[in-house]
Amino acid sequence: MSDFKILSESVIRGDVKTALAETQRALDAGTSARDILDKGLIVTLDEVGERFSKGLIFVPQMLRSAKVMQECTKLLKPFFHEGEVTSKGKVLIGTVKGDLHDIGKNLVSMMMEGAGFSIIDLGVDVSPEKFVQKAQEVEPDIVAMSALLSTTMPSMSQTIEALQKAGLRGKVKIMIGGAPVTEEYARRITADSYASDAGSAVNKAKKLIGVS
Ligand code: B12
Repeated sequence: MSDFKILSESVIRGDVKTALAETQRALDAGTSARDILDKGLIVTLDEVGERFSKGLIFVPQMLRSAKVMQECTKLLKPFFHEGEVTSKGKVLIGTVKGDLHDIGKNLVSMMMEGAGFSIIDLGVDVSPEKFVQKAQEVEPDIVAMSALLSTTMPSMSQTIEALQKAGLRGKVKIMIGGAPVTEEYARRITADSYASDAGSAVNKAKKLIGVS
């Protein structure tokens, strides 16, 4: 963990320059992109969240840390490509209505894309209607939803209902995730799959549509 001390501190401070230099330094030193992401960046955002909960920092600082994280992720992206592959399947992904958190969703998209899925990313604050409209248009294999706020989780179940009403439920698999989401919640709202992180999201997506 101490390997990532400077990286972690620079993400907390919102210091993009140092964070990028540290990310590059770690890559040059042979640290895996996965370790930099998991042990350097994601744990630091958890720490940022803790500090926010305790009232030690506020939204602007949280936002700055998020921006640094996103910049560092760009450096890591090429390392998550499994090679030239034809599309394994189509994934329509978005962060649900009322929710603006997109780092986790972007990581899931990045890893899935790297594993050969084609991704249609609807961005953040995506209403059930928008999910349905786009699903009708692009006919995805998987509809993937992200939520980071406990208050926006119900939008996942509203989206599933909307897909059902539009006659699409039997045609797509539904996958959900995000920090407050659980396996139990996924079962309750009849989602087909849940994953706690971007790596397992890829494996579960492959399993869902029967590709390797
Ligand atoms: C960065 C951040 C922000 C940034 C977001 C910037 C951005 N572009 O995303 C900003 C500053 C905008 C923000 C705003 C707010 N935030 Co905020 N935020 C965070 C923070 C610190 C980090 C989130 C994050 O990116 N984590 C890193 C990523 C990689 O993790 P992740 O998203 O969980 O994703 C992983 C898995 O969950 C999974 N996954 C994610 N999505 C999906 C989808 C699928 C399909 C699958 C399979 C898997 C999957 O894979 C990912 C990668 O491994 C968290 C704290 C935390 N520990 O989560 C608080 C946190 C989520 N925020 C919180 C709050 C309260 C807010 C605000 C309401 C604050 C306010 N008073 O305004 C607003 C809400 C704005 C809105 N309407 O959305 C609370 C939520 C509490 C709750 N449970 O409801 C948290 C937990 C902080 C806290 N401890 O209080 N926030």
